[in-house]
Amino acid sequence: MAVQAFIGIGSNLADPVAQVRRAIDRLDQLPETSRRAASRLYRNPPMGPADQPDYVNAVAELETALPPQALLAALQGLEADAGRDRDGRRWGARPLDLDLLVYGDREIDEAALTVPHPGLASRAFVLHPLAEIAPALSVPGLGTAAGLAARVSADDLVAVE
Ligand code: A4P
Ligand code: MG
Repeated sequence: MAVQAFIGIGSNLADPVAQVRRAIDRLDQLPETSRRAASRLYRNPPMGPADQPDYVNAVAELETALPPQALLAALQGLEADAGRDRDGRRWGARPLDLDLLVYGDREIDEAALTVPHPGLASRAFVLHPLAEIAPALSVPGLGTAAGLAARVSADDLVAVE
C-alpha cells in the first residue's frame, strides 16, 4: 500500500542548486516510488557551524510502497552517489543531505530512524518549503505544516530563480 512521504533535501557543496535538482529527479526513480510534488529551492545560511557555505534546501513529496527503513537506506544510497563522505563532522558541509521528514501518519523512534524528523519543528528551511507544497499536511504529533511554518521566520530564505 502506498504511503505519502516527505523528504528534506539539502546541499552546500559541489554546485548545490544542481545537487538539489538532481536529487529531486532521482527521488522519482527510486523503486516502488513516485514523486508527487517538489517545492522551490531556497538558499539560506548554515544552521550549526557558520564556517561553511550557504545551503540550498527543498522538500519533495513522494508516494512510496517502500517501508520507512528501506526508504531511508535508498536515500542514503543517493547521498553516497553524490559523493557524500559520512565521516564528516555533525552538521558540516555536504554535497547532499536527504532527511525523511514525514512517513504517512507513522511515528517512529528507532536507533537509526526517528520520524517525524526531530529537527522538523524548528527549521525554517524545512517548514516553509513543506508548507508550500502541503499546507494542510498533518505532521504526526506536531500539527499542520502551515501552522508550524507560521511559527518560524522565513526572512533568511531566498528562493532560487
Ligand atoms: N536518522 C534518524 N532519523 C532520520 C531521518 N528521519 N531521516 C539517522 C534521515 N536520517 C535519520 O544523519 C545521521 C543519522 O541520522 C543517520 O545515520 C540516520 O540513521 P547523517 O545524515 O549521517 O548526519 P547529519 O546529517 O550530519 O546529522 P543530522 O543530525 O541528521 O543533521 P541534519 O539534521 O541532517 O542537519 N543548515 C541549513 N541551512 N540547511 C541544512 O539542510 N543541514 C544540516 C544537517 C546542518 N545545517 C543545515 C542543514
Ligand atoms: Mg541528515
